[in-house]
Amino acid sequence: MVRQEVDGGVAVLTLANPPVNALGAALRAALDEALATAIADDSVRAIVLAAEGRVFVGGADITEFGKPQRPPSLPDILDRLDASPKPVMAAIGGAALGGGLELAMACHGRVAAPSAKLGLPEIKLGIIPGAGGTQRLPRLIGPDAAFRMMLTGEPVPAETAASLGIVDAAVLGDLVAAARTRVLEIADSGALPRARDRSEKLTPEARARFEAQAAEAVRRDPDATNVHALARAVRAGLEQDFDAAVAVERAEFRTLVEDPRSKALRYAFFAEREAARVPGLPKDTPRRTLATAAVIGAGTMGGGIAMCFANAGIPVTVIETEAAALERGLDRVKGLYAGSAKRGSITEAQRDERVGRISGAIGLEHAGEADIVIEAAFEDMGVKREIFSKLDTIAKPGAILATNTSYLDVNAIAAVTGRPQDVLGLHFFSPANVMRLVEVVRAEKTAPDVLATALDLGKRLNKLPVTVGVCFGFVGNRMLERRSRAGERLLLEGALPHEVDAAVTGFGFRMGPFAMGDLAGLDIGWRSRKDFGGRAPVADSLAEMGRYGQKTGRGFYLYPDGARTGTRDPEVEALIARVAAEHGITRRSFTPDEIVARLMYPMVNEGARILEEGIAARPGDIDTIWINGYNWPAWRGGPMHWADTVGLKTVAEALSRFAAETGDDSQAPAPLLRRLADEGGRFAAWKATA
Ligand code: 3H9
Repeated sequence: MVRQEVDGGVAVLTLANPPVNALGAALRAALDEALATAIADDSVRAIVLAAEGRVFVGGADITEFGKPQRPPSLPDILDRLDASPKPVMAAIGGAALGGGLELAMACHGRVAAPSAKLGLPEIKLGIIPGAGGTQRLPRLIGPDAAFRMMLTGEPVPAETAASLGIVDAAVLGDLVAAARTRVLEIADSGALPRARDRSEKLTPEARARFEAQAAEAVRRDPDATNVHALARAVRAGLEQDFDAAVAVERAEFRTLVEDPRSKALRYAFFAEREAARVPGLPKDTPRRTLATAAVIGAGTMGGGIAMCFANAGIPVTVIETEAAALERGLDRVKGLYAGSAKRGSITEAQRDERVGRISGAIGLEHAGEADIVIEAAFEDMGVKREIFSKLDTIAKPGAILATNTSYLDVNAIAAVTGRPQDVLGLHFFSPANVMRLVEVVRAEKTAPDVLATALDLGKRLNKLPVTVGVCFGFVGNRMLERRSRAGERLLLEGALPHEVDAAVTGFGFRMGPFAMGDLAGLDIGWRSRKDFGGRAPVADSLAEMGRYGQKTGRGFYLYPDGARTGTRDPEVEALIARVAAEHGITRRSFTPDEIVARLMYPMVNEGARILEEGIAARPGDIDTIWINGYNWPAWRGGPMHWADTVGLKTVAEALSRFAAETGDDSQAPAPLLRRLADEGGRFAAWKATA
């Protein structure tokens, strides 16, 4: 696991623990031994620590968290580095994250390849660095810059790391050779520079800036236990000696590892990665070539999807039926790119390159050359079937034909072509150029190589593709529909829009369902209910009154003078009372917890049905969809994980009660949920039997 070569007085230790050189027990033991050997070897004057692969070290092995630790621990290894009489230089060829950067910071110097990225992302896992990161980083770059980096968890590129002082230099060319030269210089100098001994960046000004940032971070996210802990750990480093402060950090880290928030975030990390594996789709499934794309429809969705291709370097043709719509669509795309360049998130050269990859055309016949065609036209079965039957005659043999429908039956769309094996759904979320989630809808006849190619494409587009089966609304919207229905019902039973929204934001969503409806436009749901059936008595009445939400200045709330946040409207509250009376419903008040249960348990129930039907392969796929497509608070792990933490018995009993109270049988626990509840089971342990 650790290769050791001694040459010219330098021992080069190379970590080799694919895929990401995570510091699991075996690698820690091997590294500790290799270091001890090199330090004891009289022919060795200095040591270089390098790693194989794209990633230097991806951090501690997250799968070991919460389990008994096998020695040596990472802090033990860092103690060995601290005590080393010989200089050790880290040669960082790829990402150095979490424990990986902590390891590098305990070395006596660091050089990085220009492509390397360095960061302490622990905050995203609900924890804080636990191997001296909260102490060494402030000593290298100042407590204010260090706190900022650890608070966002975002890694910085090697150049930035060099200018901040995290690494000594970003070097082009042979990294190990450069590390070797530098470490010998240190050995010759006789001094052993250690981050722990430095204090010149712990100035009163930097401390004051850190305190201001910490106060702001805690104010913004008062419930985030790890943000508080991070502030305490950094502060300890300013008030206590290094070893005492490291002990504070370690204690905070240990507590956080057991925190339900961290458990949920770690669960979500692995669920996201597992979603890439589709049961029954072997890794070596052949792929189709995918070099050019066409998008049908230059609306918001079509334009956003075209941008995803252009960003990934794939030329794309946007197809419309008339010139004016095409021009509008392309102008919007150019405007978005211009905005990104202006904000500095892309360079002007990148803007021009990306715009240059998007061309426009009138008429479907221009889709004939594309390796993949994505239809993003009107959400109407007639329109889609017409497009696909034409595409069948136009698209080249073997082209992948995808629909961006968010609800419709992909089997029925595929059936109008003579090549249903080439058809699937690619449900992008809005705005498509920003949102990571893509539901990849595998239709009955979708060929394995088409699915595998689409999943690869998702990654190339920097998206998070999750495979789902065909049903109305797939996974995300099908469950969302349950929440919307429950929300309407709550209004009639006595909760007010602002109470429901407050309960939902209190739960951790950024927005409540009614504020969200007002933002998206109440006309959208109203029209789709007209097309697909269903009634939402309150929302429909509002839409019938021309109250479409923010864009008309009134919806569930009032938005005077273009306000972005709504205020309560007595007229709406009177309307709700009237509709409730018409339905013969006696209104009562609800606590926030009751509101959350009423809204979320029916979603969990629908999730159980989705699993039973095989629409999603595993609970983790559902959770990944909800966290990444619908803003479900990641620290609650997604609806299915959350239901496990509530207890499925509690959820099932509540659903039986809701069904009885409302007379709506569809609220009764689904067979899978009922069975798991009876057995004392959890979704986490559920495996599809089919
Ligand atoms: C930490 O370090 C705590 C310390 O402060 C204190 C210690 C005392 N552990 O993402 P990918 C697996 S906390 C275990 O698809 P990429 C991953 O599950 C840690 N496994 O690759 C996947 O497995 P599979 C702080 C890990 O190239 C495979 O590796 N570090 C770990 O797209 C490939 O992963 C982080 O938070 C791990 N640490 O991205 C970094 N990392 O193939 C977490 C990955 O079976 N990792 N795996 O599904 C990442 O952000 C990305 O994996 C990375 C590579 C950028 C490294």
